[in-house]
Amino acid sequence: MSELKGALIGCGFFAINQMHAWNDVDGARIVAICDRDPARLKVVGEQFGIDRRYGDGEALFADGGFDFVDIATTVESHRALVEMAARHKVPAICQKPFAKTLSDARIMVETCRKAGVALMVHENFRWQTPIQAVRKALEVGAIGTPFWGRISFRSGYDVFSGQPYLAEGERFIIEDLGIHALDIARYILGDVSAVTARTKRVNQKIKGEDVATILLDHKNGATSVVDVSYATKLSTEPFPETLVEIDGSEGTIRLTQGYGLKVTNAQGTTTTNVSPKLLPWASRPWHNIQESVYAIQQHWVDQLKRGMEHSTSGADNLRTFALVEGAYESAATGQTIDVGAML
Ligand code: NAD
Ligand code: 89V
Repeated sequence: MSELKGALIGCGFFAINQMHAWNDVDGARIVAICDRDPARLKVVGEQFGIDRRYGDGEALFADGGFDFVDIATTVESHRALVEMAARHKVPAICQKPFAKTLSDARIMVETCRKAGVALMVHENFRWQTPIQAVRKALEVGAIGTPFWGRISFRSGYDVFSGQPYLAEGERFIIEDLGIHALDIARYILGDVSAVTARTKRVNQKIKGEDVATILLDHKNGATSVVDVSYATKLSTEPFPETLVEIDGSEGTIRLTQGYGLKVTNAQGTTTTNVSPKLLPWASRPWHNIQESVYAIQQHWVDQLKRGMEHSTSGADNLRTFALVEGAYESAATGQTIDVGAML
């Protein structure tokens, strides 16, 4: 198949990474961009040499001439833009968080299914090199059957400087960051039957919660803890590393700060450096996330060409999104939430 043509909607803070990654991806390129903010549209258009520029999604779709759309706006517009893509029979990638509510997310998945168009959520954390390395170690049976895990992201990094909207929502850390860690928990230990959560707001300058501790009962009997915090001041700032601990019947896996992967089993302990590549356009400490943006976008193109389901398809992401909703409900009620009943 020839090179796919893409259009990108939303030329904000994170879309710059997506645009750089599209330049690197094999088999696709961006031919049109859209943003309702003319200044953002101009900056990105000039930086990446894109002449077809639109201030409105309807006008972009009406002109057409592209094989897929990459929706990089914030969550408020996701449902309308995904539905617009489905109406125009255009396969769509949608940034996380996929939707405002699980019920919206379900409708978006169903709309794309009925329209016969592929839908992938840009849930990129599972594509990070260190997370892929953990999954690989499990797949080759290095620690036997996993029975316990911890997925941890604790930081004092000022995320609000680049993404000021994160300080303004009623919901913050579970919806924005916990969603990635919950997805990693599913990716590594499998689907979840029940969720229990506790949250806190430590930083009084923001509206939402900035600390969450979540207990997951996985369907295979494993238990995991997903803990996320933006109120944790450490001697060496780990942003944006997700640390992982897995205990299995035959050994343990530890993904430690600084991208070390330690696997211990009857043969002893091996320590491997699983650092992400610093892509030419990337910058520390974001390079881990930036490399995963390239990886997920390459996966989008490869699977689209093969006509195969994406790892983080809309349907798959409903199961991660349910954990977000379940965690908020559990924190609000103090109860354990049955995830199966939500899906
Ligand atoms: P941003 O506010 O900087 O950019 C969003 C852009 O979309 C703005 O330029 C805005 O004008 C434009 N926009 C909004 N609605 C529009 C519409 N209906 N039509 C056209 N343009 C519209 O936000 P951001 O920080 O770039 O975040 C965008 C999304 O990316 C969010 O959903 C966020 O959670 C996600 N994000 C993901 C990662 C990741 O690693 N996957 C990291 C950061 C942000
Ligand atoms: O990935 C994200 O959604 C970002 C960040 C890692 C900064 O929380 O908002």
